[in-house]
Amino acid sequence: MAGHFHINTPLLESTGMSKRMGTTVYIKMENSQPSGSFKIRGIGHLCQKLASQSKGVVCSSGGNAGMAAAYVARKMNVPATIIVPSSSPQLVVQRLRDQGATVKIVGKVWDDANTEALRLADIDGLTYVPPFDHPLLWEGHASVIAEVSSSLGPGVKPGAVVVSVGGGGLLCGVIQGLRSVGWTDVPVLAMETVGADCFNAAVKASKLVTLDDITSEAKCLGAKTVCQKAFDYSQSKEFNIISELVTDQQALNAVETFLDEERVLVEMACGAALAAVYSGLIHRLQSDGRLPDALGPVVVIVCGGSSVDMQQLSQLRQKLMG
Ligand code: PLV
Repeated sequence: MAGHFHINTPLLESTGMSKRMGTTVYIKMENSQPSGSFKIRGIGHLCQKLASQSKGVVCSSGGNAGMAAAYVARKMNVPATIIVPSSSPQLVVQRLRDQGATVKIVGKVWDDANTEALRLADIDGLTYVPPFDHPLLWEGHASVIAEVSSSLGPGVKPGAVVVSVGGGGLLCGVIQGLRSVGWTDVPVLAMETVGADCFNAAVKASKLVTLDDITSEAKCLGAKTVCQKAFDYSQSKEFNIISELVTDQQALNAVETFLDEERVLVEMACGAALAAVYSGLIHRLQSDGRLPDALGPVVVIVCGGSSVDMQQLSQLRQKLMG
C-alpha cells in the first residue's frame, strides 16, 4: 500500500500552558492520530516495510503500540495478534478487539508480554512488531519533528521539546527528527514517572539499567529497560537530553488539567510530558540554569493514548489521591 497511515496533526498554541510558562507553548496533537497516539507513525512505517507479504503481525504492547499495529494490520488486510500484560486496563483490550485484533494477556508487565510475542513470531512465522526498539520505528516517529518544523515556519526554532519516555522509541525518533531539520541544539526534556523510570535510571547509572518492577500507574511507560539507542543518545555530546521524573500524582493532575483546559483526554503516559509544564518543572529547570530564562517556544508532544476513559480516570483518582 502506498502513502502512509498517520495524519499530519495540528500544532496548537496552548493559552493555558503559555500563560503558566510566560512563553509560547505549542502542543503537537498526536492524540488525534488514527489509533490514538504517535505510535502509528513508526509502526505504520515499519509494517509497510516489513509486513506487506506477512501472514500476520504480532506486537507486544502496553496498549498503544498494539492499537497502532492492529489499525495498520487491518488496513493492510493482515491478521494482528497483540500481546498485552495484565497491567493493561480492560478498556484497551476491548478497543484492540474492536480493531479486529486477537488479544492475548500474558505476564504482569510489558517485558513478559514481549517474551511471548517473540516466541509466537518464531513458532508461527509472524512478523514481530516491536513497540519502541527498531530503526524503522524511529524513522517513522521522526516525521513528527518535520511537521513541527513546517508548522512553525522558517526561522522559528523551539526553545525545548518535551516528550514522554517508555522504552525510548519516541525519544529516538524525536532526536533523529531534530537532526534532520538541523535542530540538534534544541534541548529535549525526556519525561517519565517515578516507578516507570528506566531511562532516568540508565542516565544516572551511566549504563543500561533493568528495573525490578513497574510500580507507576503510567503502564504505557512501563518498559523495564530503555532501548540501547535512547541511552546512546543520552551520552552523546551532539544532543542535550534532560531526563526528569514526575510522580503519578503530578501526571494525573496534568491529565486532568489538560482535560479541563484543552478539553482533550489523554492517558498517564502522556500526562508525564504535560506535567513538565503544569507541575512547574520547566520553571525549576530555568532557575537551576539547566534551561535558559529566556526560553523560545516550548513544544510538548501530546503523545495521546487509548488506555483512558472517564471511569479509568476516576479509578486512578481514587487510587492515587485517596
Ligand atoms: N507505549 C508502548 C510501550 O509500553 C506501548 O506498547 O504502547 N506515550 C504513550 C501514550 C505510549 O503508549 C508510549 C509507549 C509512550 C508515550 C512512550 O513511548 P516509547 O516507548 O517509544 O518511549 C510499554
